[in-house]
Amino acid sequence: MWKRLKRLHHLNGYATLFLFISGILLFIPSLRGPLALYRVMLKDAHIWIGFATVAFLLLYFRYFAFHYKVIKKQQGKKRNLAMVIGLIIGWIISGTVLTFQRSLPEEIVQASLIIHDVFTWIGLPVLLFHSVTRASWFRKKSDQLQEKKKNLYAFSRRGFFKYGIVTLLAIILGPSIYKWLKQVTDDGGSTLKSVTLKSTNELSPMPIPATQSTPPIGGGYEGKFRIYTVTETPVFTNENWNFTIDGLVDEPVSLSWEEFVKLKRTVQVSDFHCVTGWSVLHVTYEGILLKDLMKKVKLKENASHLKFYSGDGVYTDSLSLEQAVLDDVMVAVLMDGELIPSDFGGPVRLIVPKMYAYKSVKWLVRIEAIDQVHEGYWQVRGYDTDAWVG
Ligand SMILES: Nc1nc2c(c(=O)[nH]1)N[C@H]1C(S)=C(S)[C@@H](COP(=O)(O)O)O[C@H]1N2
Ligand SMILES: [Mo]
Repeated sequence: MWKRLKRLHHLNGYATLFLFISGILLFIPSLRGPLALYRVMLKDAHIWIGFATVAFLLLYFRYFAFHYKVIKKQQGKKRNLAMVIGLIIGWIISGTVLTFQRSLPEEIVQASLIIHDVFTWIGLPVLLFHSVTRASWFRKKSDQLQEKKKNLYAFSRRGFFKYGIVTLLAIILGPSIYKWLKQVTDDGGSTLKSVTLKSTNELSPMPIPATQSTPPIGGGYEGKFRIYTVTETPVFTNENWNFTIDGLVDEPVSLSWEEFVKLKRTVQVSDFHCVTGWSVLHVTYEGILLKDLMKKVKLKENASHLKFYSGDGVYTDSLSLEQAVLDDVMVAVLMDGELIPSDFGGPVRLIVPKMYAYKSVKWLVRIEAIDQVHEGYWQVRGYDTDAWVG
């Protein structure tokens, strides 16, 4: 029985390795573009294998019981076992919540995403340490060390080998992993005032913020934007930026930045939800309501949808006319009273608060009236066409 359980345990180890790798690939923002075609597949595989390991764990539950008997008197090992079980339970519960996030309360989804991420950063070294120190080559080597000197120092020699390797790895890899993690997750802080991210766009004149934006009536956004882009971040100047409304309209419109900043703006406070589970709450946006902007043109009879183009030349999405005239769909220029930083889609981005943020096209430069739905960048790669939050 022991042998069979052991084999199951190894198999589960490989499943866990897959979960780590796929999870980290899904997490890294800079891989969104390169892996876009496989993203939904990878995510589905992550979910299914995740649930499979749960079934698996139940199958060899006895392993834990057996293991527990063996280590009953060793406090340290018992603590380790408790930690591993805690990690597994945390991953299972938070992963389940994230899988069914649409029908669950936002706070629970938020908490689950944090748990899922944090547990991964704790669990990764713990389980790596476990698999390395249990690997047969490692045990052979450390047993040899043990045998060489059967005296008082034997344990410390062996321990030295074990912890020495780990410490060495931590010293070599630690700082670069930390730096990389910071880079990957940083949005420069949660208030724009302290943001290191500035707009790299060079556009003038500066739009003058409305009084409701300074200070922002929402009180400053709460949460953390993850910077998502499937392309390089485009940079704009007065020369290469202009805003076009065309397609099924009587007369296309093209606005320079000087003309664009003169358009009447309104201020609204809205939440921002990404389909991967993170949200940013009560952001104060100032911009032109889409329904107001569309008054600049007269739509032809057969126009039924609006297609949005990003200045990155790649990203697009669309809304039906009914969705486009919703009260909070905005072509935003300022966020919490400041120009939207380039990384967050400035100078001008679309905001569709009632839908997942993949509808909120960054670096918006063109709106085309069309006569059928256009499946956007993520929809053609497997995302739901129905993007309503909840
Ligand atoms: N042009 C462009 N717009 C985009 C995206 C993108 O990759 N390119 N990503 C979308 C997704 S999935 C999200 S969650 C938000 C992220 O906005 P942020 O980078 O400002 O946090 O932008 C949306 N708009
Ligand atoms: Mo997203």
